[in-house]
Order: sequence, then structure tokens, then C-alpha cells
Amino acid sequence: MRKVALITGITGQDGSYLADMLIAKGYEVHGIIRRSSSINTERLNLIYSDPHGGETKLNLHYGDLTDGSSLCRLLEKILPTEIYNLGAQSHVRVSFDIPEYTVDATGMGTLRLLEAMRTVKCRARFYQAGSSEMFGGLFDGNTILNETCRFHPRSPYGCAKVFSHNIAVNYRESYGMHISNGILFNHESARRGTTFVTRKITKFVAGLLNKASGLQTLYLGNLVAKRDWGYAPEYVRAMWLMLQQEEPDDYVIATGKTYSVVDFLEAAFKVVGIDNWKKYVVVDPHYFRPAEVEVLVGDASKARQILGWVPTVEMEKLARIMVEADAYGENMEDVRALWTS
Ligand code: NAP
Ligand code: G4F
Repeated sequence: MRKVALITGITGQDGSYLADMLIAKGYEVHGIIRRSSSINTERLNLIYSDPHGGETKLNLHYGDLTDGSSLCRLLEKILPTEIYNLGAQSHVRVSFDIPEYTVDATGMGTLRLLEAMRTVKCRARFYQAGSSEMFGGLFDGNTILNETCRFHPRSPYGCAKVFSHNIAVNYRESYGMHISNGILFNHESARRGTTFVTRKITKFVAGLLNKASGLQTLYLGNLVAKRDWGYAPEYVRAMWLMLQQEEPDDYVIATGKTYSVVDFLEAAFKVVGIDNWKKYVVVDPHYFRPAEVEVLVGDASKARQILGWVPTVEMEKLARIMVEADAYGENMEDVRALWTS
């Protein structure tokens, strides 16, 4: 059977891991990349080979979620059997600065892709990258969030993701499409963007090992916010598992534990033997958000029961993996072992 995956957001943290994992599983992988003035495919370096050199399993195409005609053309050309819609303006703080663009790419982009599928009669299975930002926090008296909890987004990004989630459910119900929504809680790695809080911290901490880096102050925002932080390579496996089910459905993916930014700071500085992280950190209100999500913690029981998905990397180990990767490089043998175990 043909196994052809199309990934939007392939140059991002999750897209690059997913592409690596799917190639190892024998898929032909296609990714949509945006034109940019400087090359931004670094995360794909390990799996990219020049198509002029012969057969390649990774194929990159220019396109954009804000450009519906490019999506139609690519679906007709690639004929995917699975589509992973990971493309998004994914930074919550930035979504307050560019709300219209965020909603266009992160919300309307999903509708454009689903409409493109209908237009060209593409029957591929579809994964939608939903987020715990859709919940916005612990409301309804729930202590831990699952698929039945109501959404209360607290940012333009969260609102756009709620739209994408709802339109995905609507297309599943209206047109019988095989569409699954992942509701993923924060997941991090050596490939996390450097402006997200965990990577900002681990990059700084690793820099302390290198005297030449010269950086002595780390400016951060809200230190008391709590997040359910998991390890990205484990989370992309959950996406794939969702599309291997006979029936499409929606799943929360999370570790079930929550930690503050302070907890993460302590864990990261501990990796390099520093107890007094306060000496290095200054709070800068520039990084505060107009509305904050104070606490997130998820219940992934449904994913455990139906997908057999169980996370193994918790916050302290995650901080160690990330600091060591920032200091010495990513250990891809360990990453790939997670996909075969
Ligand atoms: P990321 O590293 O920020 O990657 C986002 C990807 O989307 C990049 O490849 C980016 O391309 C692409 N993109 C941005 N705008 C686009 C557009 N208009 N058209 C096409 N592609 C576009 O995000 P991530 O952490 O891998 O997350 C993957 C997905 O999961 C995102 O949808 C995110 O919102 C969602 N999510 C993430 C988490 C998390 O904790 N990581 C949790 C829940 C949900 P460029 O490289 O060109 O910028
Ligand atoms: O690392 P963050 O920017 O991640 P955030 O806002 O939780 O969003 C991430 O996870 C979502 C899943 O819930 C994804 F959907 C989304 O795409 C993204 O991947 O911030 C985490 C927490 C926040 O409470 C923030 O206020 O850390 C706090 N924080 C404190 N100082 C900071 C900083 N965040 C950033 N980015 N930079 C700081 O200096």
C-alpha cells in the first residue's frame, strides 16, 4: 500500500521529527515550505538529500497556508494518503502583536487545506495540530484537562486553534472525512524554537559552560506560570498513532504533571551544577502577555487506552536532554530509539 505523507510546518520542531520518523517507517514524505530570504531548513539537514543525486524520501515544495491555490495544486500533484497539518504562527505572545496574520495562517489555513482536499477529492487521513492553549487554563472546576473540557482560549493563537479544531470536527461530521484532532500540551526538545521559554533557558544555561558566550543575564517574563511539559519526539509518535486508527477521533496528549517556569529554571541550572539561578535571571515585563494562561495540566488517559501511547520523559529529564543538546549537540540515536521501542 502507498504510504505518502504531506506535512505542513515541516521546517518546525514537530514537523522535522515527524518527517524523520515517517521516513524510517517507509513513507514517502512531502513537506510544504515557505519562501524566506534565508534558508530555514536546518532542522531537516539530517534527512535531506539533493533530489538531483537520485531517489529521495524527502520532497520539499513551496506553498503557504495563506495561499489556497498552492494547497490545491500540491494535493493534486502529491496524492497523499496522510496529511499532518502542523503549519502555524505558533508563538502565543507574538499572536497578540500580529493577530490577523495568526488567525489567517493558524485558523483559516486549516479551512483552506480542508477545502482544497474537498476540491480535488483527496481522501487522505488528516491530523490537525490542536493545542492546550484552546483550554486556556483550569476552568469548570476541573483540575486536569481532558477531551470533554470546554475551551476558553486566552490569546489570538488560542482562538485560531479553537476555530481549526471546530472546523475539523465539522468536516469530519459533514463529509465523512478521516480527521483527528490532537490536543497537545507543551512539548519541547533540542529543536524547540529559541524564543519559547524552555529553550530560551536551556540555551542560556548551556552558554554558561562556554565562557566566550559572554551572556550573564537571562530576561524572562512570568515565572509562576505552570505548564505540562513533555518531549516532542514522543508527541509526534502520538500524531501518527491517531491516523493509524480505523475511526478518527480527538485525543489529549500530555504527561499529567505540571511545573512552573521556576521549577524548569532550577532543573536546567542544576544540570550545570548551579543552585543560585536567581543571580542570572531578571524579570522583564516585555515578555508578559495581555492575558496569561496560568496553569495547564492534561489527562491523556484516552490516548493511553486507545492508542497505547505513554510518555516516558518528564520535566527534569527533559531539561537535562535540552541543556546537554545545547551544549554538545542533539543525540539522534536516543531520539530514534523512542520511535522503535
Ligand atoms: P514551530 O516550530 O513554530 O513550527 C511551525 C511551522 O509552521 C514552521 O514550519 C513554520 O514555517 C510553519 N508555518 C508558519 N506559518 C505558515 C504558513 N503561513 N504556511 C505554512 N507553514 C507555516 O511549531 P511546533 O512546535 O513544531 O508545533 C507544530 C504545530 O503544533 C503548530 O501548529 C503548533 O501550533 C502546534 N502545537 C505545538 C505545541 C508545542 O508545545 N510545540 C503544542 C500544541 C500545539 P517556517 O519555518 O517557515 O516559519
Ligand atoms: O514557552 P511558551 O512561550 O509556550 P506557551 O505560551 O505555553 O505556548 C506553547 O505551548 C502551546 C501549548 O499549550 C502551543 F500551542 C504553542 O504553540 C506553544 O508551543 O510560554 C510558556 C510559559 C508562559 O506562561 C509564558 O508567559 O512561560 C512563560 N514565560 C516566562 N518568561 C515565557 C517567558 N515565555 C516565553 N516565550 N518567553 C519568556 O521569556
